[in-house]
Formats: sequence, C-alpha cells, structure tokens
Amino acid sequence: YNGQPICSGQTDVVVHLFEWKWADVASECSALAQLGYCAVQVSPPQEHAVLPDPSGGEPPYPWWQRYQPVSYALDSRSGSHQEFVNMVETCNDVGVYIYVDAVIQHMTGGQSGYGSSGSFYDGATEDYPGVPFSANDFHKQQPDECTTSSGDIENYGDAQQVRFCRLVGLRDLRTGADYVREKVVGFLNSMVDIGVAGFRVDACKHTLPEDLEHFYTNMHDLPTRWFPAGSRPYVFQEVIYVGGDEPIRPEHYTHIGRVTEFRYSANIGNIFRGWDGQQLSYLENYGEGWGFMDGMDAVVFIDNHDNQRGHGPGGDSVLTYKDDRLYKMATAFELAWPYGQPRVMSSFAFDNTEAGPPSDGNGNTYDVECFNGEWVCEHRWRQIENMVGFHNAALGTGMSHWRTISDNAIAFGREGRAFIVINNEGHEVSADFETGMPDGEYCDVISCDGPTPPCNSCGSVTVSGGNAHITVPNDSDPVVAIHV
Ligand code: LM2
Repeated sequence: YNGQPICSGQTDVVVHLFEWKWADVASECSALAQLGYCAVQVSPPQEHAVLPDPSGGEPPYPWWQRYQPVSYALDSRSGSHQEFVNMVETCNDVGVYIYVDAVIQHMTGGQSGYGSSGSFYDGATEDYPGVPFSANDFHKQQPDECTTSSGDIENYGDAQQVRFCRLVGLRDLRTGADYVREKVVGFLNSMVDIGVAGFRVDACKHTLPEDLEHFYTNMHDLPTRWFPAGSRPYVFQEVIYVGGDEPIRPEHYTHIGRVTEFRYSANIGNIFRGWDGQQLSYLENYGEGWGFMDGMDAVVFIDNHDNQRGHGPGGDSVLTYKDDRLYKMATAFELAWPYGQPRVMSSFAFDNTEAGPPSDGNGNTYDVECFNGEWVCEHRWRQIENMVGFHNAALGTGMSHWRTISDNAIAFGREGRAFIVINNEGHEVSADFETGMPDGEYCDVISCDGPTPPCNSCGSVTVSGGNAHITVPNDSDPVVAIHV
C-alpha cells in the first residue's frame, strides 16, 4: 500500500456527486476531465432498503436508505447494473475514475421489506436471501462479540462494542468469518472488474483493521483496459474522529489505506466563521501542525454528506453551500493548501436533514440540472472549479511565501507555481507581495474563466521581479488566486 490515489495525469481531486444517477455522472465526466478532477465518489451502488414510510416521522425515501444494504446487486436509486457499467466505462475512457462508497460493515436496520432490486429481506431475523446472508453471518450478543444489553453500540469508549455491536441498529456483519469475507470480497471485485478504481469505505471504525486488510488484499488488480498491469485499487476509509479520548483512532487504519481527516472539516468552519477564538492566520500550519494525521494519509474536505446536515460530528460550525461566501473561501484554501487529498462536495439542496435527493413522489431521483435550485453543483461554481486547476498546477510543491497580512487576511504561494490571497477581514485589503512567481501577467481564476490573459473584465495580477501589488475587495469573493 503506497497511499497514491489512482488518477490519470497531474491531479488528485475527488468530487462527491452525492445521490447523482449513473447516467448523470456519465454525462458529467468529460467536463470533470476538462476541469482536472481525478475521480468521482459515487453514492452506494448496491441494492438498498426502500423506505417510503420510515418510522420516526422522517420524509419518505430518506437519503440514508442507501446506507442499508439488502444485497450486493448493483441496482440502486442511482440506476441499474447496466447504467453503472456504462458510467464506469464512459468516465474511465476520459480519465476520470470512479470511487465507490462501499457499505460493507452492516446490512439494514431491524425492519423488513423489499430492496431496490426487489429482493426480500428481514432485518429482525437477519435474513438477506439476495446475498445470501442469514443470522449466523452477524455478530451476536455473546461474550466474545457484543456485550451490550441493547445489542447496539452504547459507549464509544469501549472498542469491543464499537466493533461488535450494532451501529444505530444496523445488522452487524461478522467480518471475521470466512463466508462473510468471501461475499464482501466478491462484491468489491464485481466492481473492480467493471473498472471501478477505488473505494471510500463506510464506517471503518466499526470494523477491525485486520478484516478490512483482508478485503483490500484480496481485491483483484485493476483491469488493464484502462490501468497499468498490477495496479491496485485505491482505498480511503471513513474513520470519524474529531478529538477526545476514544480508543479507536484514524492512525489505526493508515497502514492499509488513506483515512478521512474529520478534524480538518470540524476546525476549518470555526476558523472561517471566527468562532471559538479562531482566525485565518492560524492556518499557517494547518495539518500535522494541528495534530492531524500525516498529510500523505489524509483525505480532506470542508463538509461531507453527513456533517453538512448535522449527521455525525462537527456541529453548527461546518461550512456548507448555504454559507456560500465563506464556503468558497474555505474551499479555495483547501484546494490551494498542500495537505491531504482534497475532496469537493456536490450537494442537492435541502431543508429537511433527512430528505432524499430531488425526486418524484415514488422516490425516483430526477435528472441533474445544475443550479436549478435543487442540484447545487458546488463543483461547478467558477470559484471552486477553477481552483482545481490551481491545485493541479501546484501539485507536488510545498507551501512558500506565507504572509499574515492581518489576523484574518493571509497569502501564500506554492514555490513559484501559484499564489493566493484570502481576505476574511470585512474590508478591502491591498498590499505588495513577494509571490515567487515568474514575471508576467496572470488572470485571477476566482473572477476569470481561466488563468491565461487576456483577462477580459475580470481580475489580473502583474508579477514583476517576483513581486505583485494585489487588492482583494470585500465582496462576495474576497480571494485572488493565480497560477502558471
Ligand atoms: C456512515 N459512515 O460511517 C455514513 O457516512 C452515514 O451516512 C451512515 O448513517 C452510517 N455510517 C451507516 O452507514 C446514515 C444515517 C443514519 C441512518 C443510517 C442507515 O446518518 O441516520 O440510520 O445511514 O440508514 C437510520 C436512522 C436510525 C436507525 C437506522 C437503522 O436514522 O435512526 O436506527 O437507520 O434503522 C434505529
């Protein structure tokens, strides 16, 4: 395992097209290739629970029904097996790879019904004939497995519970058993063989690293139709940790794959909001200097599909598309700063935190139409999509030319490849900077279509002797960013 994301060309940026249908992802891939995205994280593709009437008063067909697997048939709210195959092939052909959100630690909650591909299931008796899994394939309330009286995880301070009891009632697979391992590996390989290049593995805190390692090492090599012989699937693991003395830490998983760095997301909201005594100047050592994991192990993000809607930790400080001005600033920082592999969130608009994607009354997801008020498409906002080009131009270089202009106005460069100024002061900032950039004229990619002059009716920066005078207004986009 070498931690290298599978990408084509000079990029490593992932976009999460949350709840997009496969046909829409396929249509988006050529634009993503142009913009320099490496890969798409797609929603869980396996057969899932269908919940027209969830208990607890939630809206019909909540987004999280897809985190309740019923079988490993690739037939979901996003589309059929054939549509999934078409997406993977179309995207691979243009060099944008598919990273699948793999839900492999559990099956459904305790209800029964029929899944998105028509398979019957009964959570109460742990019967999943579509796989098939039955009661013996799940952790039990017994001394060497789950020891809570409810059967659920009650105390995150007890590692045994976290690994062997149920996460919010979700039927907990016995991932140490040979048969379960064979089925999970078979599921992963069914996607690798189609051409899926990587996985975001769900809920890793709840599975022993040795079980995950078994899954990963038994995956096939990527198909030579698109990848060099011997290429291994890329893995990044969701291990939620924002501090405190939980016994299970991200560091327990970094020897087998990358890990999502939730402290990055949790803290950056406070910094840009100025809450909790935070300010932009503190970003100077954002990463290992803040006690986060090694950047080569980390996947970073401003928000994810859980914490943007109050699921999981992070709380009110998490920035989302709803705070668009701060969100663009924070995302510009994320894509400019050399720490971790960046992921960009692409959301559907929501008021209700449980509501599923834009869909008809039967839970059929609508086609994506960016910026129609329902599909937010942050990844296509000019200020965000152009920062992918900045990120890629600077890839492999370190941070340079740091400048604290004032508590909430900062600038830094990338060793002559790029330079950015971020102004969260609430008033215009104007100063002379040592940028380290080659002399010439650059278009500001926050306000312009691209980096190359002429910069028609948008911002430009002239570098002379490595220096530039840059003014950042206090408007809706108080960032100036240039790159070679
Ligand atoms: C994850 N990462 O570790 C996902 O990122 C997160 O979105 C998933 O939770 C979770 N793990 C399990 O895959 C979501 C959602 C939960 C929801 C579950 C299962 O955040 O609220 O739980 O998916 O659909 C729901 C109900 C919950 C109920 C449970 C089982 O909200 O009240 O618990 O189903 O019926 C009794």
